[in-house]
Amino acid sequence: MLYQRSSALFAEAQKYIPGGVNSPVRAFKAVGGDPIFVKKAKGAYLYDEDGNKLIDYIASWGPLILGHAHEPVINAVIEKAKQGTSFGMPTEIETQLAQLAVSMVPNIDKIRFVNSGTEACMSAVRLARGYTGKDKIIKFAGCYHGHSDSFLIQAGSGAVTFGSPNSPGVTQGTAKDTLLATYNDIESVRALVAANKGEIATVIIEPVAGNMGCIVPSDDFIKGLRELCTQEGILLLFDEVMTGFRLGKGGAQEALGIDADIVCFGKVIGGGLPVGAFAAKNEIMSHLAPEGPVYQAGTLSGNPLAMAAGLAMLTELNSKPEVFESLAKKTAYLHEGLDAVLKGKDVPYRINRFGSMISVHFTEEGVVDFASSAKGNNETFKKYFHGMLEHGVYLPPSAFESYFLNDDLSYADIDETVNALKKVNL
Ligand code: KE4
Repeated sequence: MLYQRSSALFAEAQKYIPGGVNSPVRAFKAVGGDPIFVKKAKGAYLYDEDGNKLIDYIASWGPLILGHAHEPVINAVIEKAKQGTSFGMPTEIETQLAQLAVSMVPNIDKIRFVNSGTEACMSAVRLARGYTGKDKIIKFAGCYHGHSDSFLIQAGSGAVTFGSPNSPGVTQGTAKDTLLATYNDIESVRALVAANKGEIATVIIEPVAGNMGCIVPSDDFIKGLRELCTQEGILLLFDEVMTGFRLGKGGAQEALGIDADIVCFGKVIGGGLPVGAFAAKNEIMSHLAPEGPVYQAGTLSGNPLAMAAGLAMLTELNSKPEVFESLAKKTAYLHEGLDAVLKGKDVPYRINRFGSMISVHFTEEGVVDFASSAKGNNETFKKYFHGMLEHGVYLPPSAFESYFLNDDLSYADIDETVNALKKVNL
């Protein structure tokens, strides 16, 4: 594989953009080498600036669940753009997407659109604090909820690869209100609740984690969390930016059978354009401006083009729910294939999977939280990442990420992926 043009473009980008990228995880810092610059994408394939065709397992970090440049989404955006791009005034299509999302997701009455998952989670925490009148939040080491100050405390995803659990610029004043628990460890949550009785507004969690690699909550943990929040009057906030409209129409609430009090969305809900959202029952959402006192706003919130992409995406997912089963089966098939090849290689490994989220960890022990995920051998991971890339397979450039399958991936693509691994020396 040749990457000269990507490397040249990266050198140029670094003259004008910090680190040459607009989001750190794209910079390949965790795996080394220069990032790949993509020229275009269609279906399950990326076409980079050097003419290489790559099988894509990132799907833009989740949004493109039906594949790149999905016709109905593209056509919806083109048609909408002809009528103008942004008005700063309410439009009917915002209500159409809101109505559809509310009909698909259990346990919510209203939804507010914003422009990113970060904005959704940041705003949802402010709403939780405003509704409860309490200041503190609990998050879990390794979970990532975007780059809002309150969340950059032992965050996952790109923040981990920089070894900067607390990002500079986050004040102690902010950090003191963020309490840190251990994923899959309900006792760690109980201890924090006991030590901060009556002071905790919300527990925010990735209900199926994707920012430590993919980590599935144990039944006892997630049910215990729901029970604890209910008995203590703490709002349970599901950050479903990754899992929403990916694990099923009803996301993780439906897949796990757990009702959250507030739910955040991103990625799939925007169909590849910038959309985040947060939602809850009327009792909570009625506290949000302009109906209530909790302020939140955005010039491009509910942008018509983004709404058009999201509406096309969710309309198709709602009318063809069999796609979720199709994706889960393809992910299981990938799991079986990778497992069969890795068994024959002299490296310890674990594969975690839930629905169409999956990750490979080069470690002996089970990966159930941030600490066990961080024990993965990153040198082995780098060989794995670059080896697969050399053979035309594009995986997340960090061990602290989940793969996101898209339904344009064929079983032949998955066979090609598994065959590529056979040629990689770990
Ligand atoms: P954005 O602000 O990046 O749209 O969403 C933040 C966010 C919130 N919650 C969860 C569970 C998330 O996974 C994310 C963002 N995910 C990362 C991938 N791990 C986005 C990729 C990036 O940072 O460039």
